[in-house]
Amino acid sequence: MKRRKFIQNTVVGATGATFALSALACENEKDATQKSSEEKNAMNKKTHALPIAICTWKFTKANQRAGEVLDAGKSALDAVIEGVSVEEQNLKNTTVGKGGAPDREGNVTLDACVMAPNGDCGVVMAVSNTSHVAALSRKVMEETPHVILVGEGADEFAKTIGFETENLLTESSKQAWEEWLESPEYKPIINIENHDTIGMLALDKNGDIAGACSTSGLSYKMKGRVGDSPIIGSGLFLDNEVGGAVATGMGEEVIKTVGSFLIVELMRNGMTPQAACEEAVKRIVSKNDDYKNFQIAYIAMNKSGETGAYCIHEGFTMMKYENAKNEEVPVAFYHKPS
Ligand code: SD4
Repeated sequence: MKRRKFIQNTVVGATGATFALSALACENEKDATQKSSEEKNAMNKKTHALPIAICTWKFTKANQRAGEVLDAGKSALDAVIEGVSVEEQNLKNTTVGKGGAPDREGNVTLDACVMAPNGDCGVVMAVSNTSHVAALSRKVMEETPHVILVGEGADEFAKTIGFETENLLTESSKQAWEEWLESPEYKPIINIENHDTIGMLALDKNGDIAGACSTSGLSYKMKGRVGDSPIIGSGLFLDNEVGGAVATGMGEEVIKTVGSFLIVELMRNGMTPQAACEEAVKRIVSKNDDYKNFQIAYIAMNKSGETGAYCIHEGFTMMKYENAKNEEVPVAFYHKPS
């Protein structure tokens, strides 16, 4: 059983870097204002053949599934739910669905959210008896008058509407947790062997955008801890007039800057998805001297099908399905160790 690798870097004084970054952020904002109409025009002129699906990390099969669902003419919402479900069922993925790492007390709890083109959204947090939490979020959105269900209430709702009751702790996750208990340390994780939380955005043939995010959260988290992934605006946000964004990585930092909402609003004001993802990462690193010790990654897509992605540390990639081709896209990163 492979254990997760914790990559530790020394934190150096970041005052100078912070100052330089603030200046850069101001430049970016100035540029964004100056270029906004120019960029907006360019953005509108660029045409990408629809449909398109993108997702975090190298979740090849999940993104392929979403692409095929889109090619079959189904909606962006159907595509993200079906795509994400591939990883929710993948027992080898220790950060999503069944097989996800438990909290420090050995309980697996899952978080997810979905957003539809009309702005509706559904969220479940701390679910412990069912793996298909993105589909469950959709049910919260479509079949209840609410947006969020948590814990026992979410599990009971799942049971009532016929979701299979499952034990989410697999034998190998249990073993890994028991090994961790031998010398329990709670440290940020940078890149976890290239598999992580799944966040997905799809633009269907009608040009409508939907998104989903699904995770077991940070491994060996405190009981009751919830990260950014199920929080609308943080782990996922979209506006069908503009585009969408999703996040992965250290959820606490994404929440503090409302990262996905920020990216969508920056795109609304004329930034490209790439520039918006870079700005959202810079907001975090410019405010947090400890950024060398955690990973944050964003992916985004606008309504023209232009995509972007950016992260703090090397090692994050994005999958993109377009023109019936599913490809891994290398992602630029902020921190270049000297
Ligand atoms: C969280 N953002 O719970 C999620 C976990 C994640 O890489 O993406 N891990 O904070």
